[in-house]
Amino acid sequence: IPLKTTQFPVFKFDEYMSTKAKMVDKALNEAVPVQYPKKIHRAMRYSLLAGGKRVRPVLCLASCELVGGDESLAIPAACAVEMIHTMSLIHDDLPCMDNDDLRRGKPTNHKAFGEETAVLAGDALLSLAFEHVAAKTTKVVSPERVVRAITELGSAVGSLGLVAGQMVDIQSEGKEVTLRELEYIHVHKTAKLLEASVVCGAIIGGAGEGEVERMRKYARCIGLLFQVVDDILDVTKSSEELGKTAGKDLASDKATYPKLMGIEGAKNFAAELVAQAVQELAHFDVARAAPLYYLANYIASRQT
Ligand code: GRG
Repeated sequence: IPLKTTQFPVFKFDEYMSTKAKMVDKALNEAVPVQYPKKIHRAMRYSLLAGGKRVRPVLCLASCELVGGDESLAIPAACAVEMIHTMSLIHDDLPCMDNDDLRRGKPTNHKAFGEETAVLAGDALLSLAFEHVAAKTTKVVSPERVVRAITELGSAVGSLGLVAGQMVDIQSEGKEVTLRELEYIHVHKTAKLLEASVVCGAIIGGAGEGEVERMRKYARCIGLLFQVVDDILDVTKSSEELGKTAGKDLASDKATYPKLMGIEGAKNFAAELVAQAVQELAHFDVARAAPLYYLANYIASRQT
């Protein structure tokens, strides 16, 4: 996907990602110590510290810095979005949902700890996410901003957020899905939490209303982009594996962007979404916006 890089300063993105991811990993490790009852805390840590890409927490930190906040202010919120993301993966993998055996290259939580513990580990991570933002965000951030961030997280997760996306996804199984329905599923299952990550970072960093709404627009584009790229990767990866031109998702029942608009159509849509996201960043200081520009680029061009 071609991107105009001329406006933005040269930026060591890989170094940036790995530094921030390590910072987040350290904070997550401290947020969930092993204590009695050990099994539940071990199960929570097993999935939380299993080495995801940490895209959501890094977006949260970058967004906080973009609006002039010190990234340390947003560490608890960054941990919270990763806790919520991880719990959604644990529950998504359960036998009553997708029934998956592997996640992040390891046996899924219920395979390692049993189904009862996996359900509880997800519940505990969800609860801890909210407690963590409320209790650990520094007093430098006003209580009003902390409450706004918590509200944002709650609405991203609930029956109009991730849960809505999962519900509609389950209901649409085995049925013909329109592009509109597919977009609803992805906006809710994937984009809502990416949006909340960015918006919480901005709120905690001290953004004004206009800035928060700009960041929300940026996040909506990259949220949808994340899923379009996921769908393209599913097709291209399985094509490579099979040595064929059409991969499993073009052949399977599951609705995907490549299936509904063709691979070229999906790639063009992805390019449009990157361009729209970058446009929102044009209103901010170019040096501070660089991480979010490169993050959009990374989401567009990622291979995993
Ligand atoms: C109550 C929060 C909550 C959820 C319950 C199970 C469920 C409802 C929703 C499922 C949501 C889900 C699994 C969406 C898929 C999101 C997605 C694109 C995951 C992959 O994200 P990456 O690539 O993964 O960032 P890593 O492993 O790198 O973190």
